[in-house]
Amino acid sequence: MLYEKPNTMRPLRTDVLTMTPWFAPIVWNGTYNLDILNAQFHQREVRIGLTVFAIKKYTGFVQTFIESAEKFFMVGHKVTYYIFTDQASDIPAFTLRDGRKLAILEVPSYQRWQDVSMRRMEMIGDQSRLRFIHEVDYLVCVDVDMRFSDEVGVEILSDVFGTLHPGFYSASREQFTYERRAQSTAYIPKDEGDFYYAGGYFGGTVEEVYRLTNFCHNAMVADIEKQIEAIWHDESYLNKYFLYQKPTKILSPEYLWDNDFEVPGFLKRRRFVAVPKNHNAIRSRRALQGVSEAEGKFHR
Ligand code: 48C
Repeated sequence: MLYEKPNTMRPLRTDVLTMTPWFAPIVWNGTYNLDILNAQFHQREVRIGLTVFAIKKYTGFVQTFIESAEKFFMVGHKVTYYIFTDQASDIPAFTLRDGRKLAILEVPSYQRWQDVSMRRMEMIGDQSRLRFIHEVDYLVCVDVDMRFSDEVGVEILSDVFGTLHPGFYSASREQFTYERRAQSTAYIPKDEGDFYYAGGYFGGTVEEVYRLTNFCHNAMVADIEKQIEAIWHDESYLNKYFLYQKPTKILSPEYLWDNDFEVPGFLKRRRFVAVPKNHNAIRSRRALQGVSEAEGKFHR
């Protein structure tokens, strides 16, 4: 394979941070050669699991999610979509590309949307131990009210990765909406914190995702016993995890965006974007009645 020699004296991007102080790459367009990475991962015949939860009204988002993943997510690699749902019959049938599979996991729903969101950690952890460890090498765990809108490939894979929240990539640590009550297991003091990671996009090797989800679930349970719930639910526990167990790679806001936001100059690609509820309601009004505004997509 022929490609331009890397130039020791010329960094690929100088407008954004591309490496953290603990040597974790931050993935931006123009900082990697996808052909090299694809060759590396094809050699290892890597298998990737994409987990998503479609509970109650959110089954209405699955069609757009899967159809866009077929176009843009890890094309050419072995992918298994794991759809956790309480209504298997609501999930459409899909004709998938070669090398791609879809598995439906029936799970209970919870009354509060906060609990639906938080219990994902428990369910991903359980399935990592019972099933995913035997079927895939890496997991990518995301929200379902989203669609892929540009290439998302093996450049995101690493032992354990998080994603910069699109509303806080340039905020100060005091402005991060971490849990600030010392009683909570998600507590982060004002003078600590590296980045604000989005709750709806993390992943890594199955073993590392198992560690992460286990931590978050146990932290949530400990809080419940003290009648406390972290301010932004699973996202708060995830940020606490990443504070002391640093991610080995970080995805830029290219990988998680909301088109309601103004597009900054450094954002060369928008690869995965929030699906507005009203847009989706047109497609399946029944499925989305009652998705409350309280469940705004990206708080800021
Ligand atoms: O599948 C559901 N059903 C719900 O009733 C509430 C949440 N969810 C899952 O949790 C979806 O996969 C959502 O993407 C995810 C995180 N919740 C949200 O994104 C809300 N819009 C805050």
